[in-house]
Amino acid sequence: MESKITFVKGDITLQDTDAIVNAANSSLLGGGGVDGAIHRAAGPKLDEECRKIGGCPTGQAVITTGGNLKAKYVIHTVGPVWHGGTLNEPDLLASCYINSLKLADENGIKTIAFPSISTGAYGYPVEQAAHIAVKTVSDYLKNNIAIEEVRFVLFSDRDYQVYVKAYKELK
Ligand code: AR6
Repeated sequence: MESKITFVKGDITLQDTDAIVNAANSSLLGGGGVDGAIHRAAGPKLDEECRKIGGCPTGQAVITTGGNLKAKYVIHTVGPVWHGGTLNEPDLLASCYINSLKLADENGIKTIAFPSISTGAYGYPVEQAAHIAVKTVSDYLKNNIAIEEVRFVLFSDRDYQVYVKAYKELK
């Protein structure tokens, strides 16, 4: 198993990775949760770039600069809203991670931080989301030598524990 995946408890806006990932909504115009925190910390340049892009479908990802953040880039991805698991939520969530990592690759990004996509306002059960997140990233990195670190940044102790456990269960 590769050693490229790391876990920290903390605030994603403070990470020093080349890119941080935003759990956005399809308007890209900002919102609450991690999206609100990233837009506030990055400043108005982020709003402007997102407005120009115009939107993003669920499961897809787009890239902007990082504005005032330490990270040079923000990758915005739109997770699925949880409807009970029968509306393709697992595949859409996996697509968020895959498409974000593809964009990272295309932009020469070596280190990237992810939040727990969809498990806040969008209601995805965190144990299920964590399993998909770590499995999808781990599988992607098996065929990738360019990305040096994928860091999961979890906002609560509980989420941190759930993600670390999901990763251990992969091995
Ligand atoms: N750093 C890291 N994680 C955070 C931070 C932070 N600063 N702030 C919150 N989290 P959510 P979603 C965690 O609701 O479920 C927005 O309004 C949070 O505790 O931010 O994908 C968007 O505009 C949770 O574990 O994202 C969309 O409308 C995780 O980030 C909608 O919410 C995700 O929670 C997206 O919902």
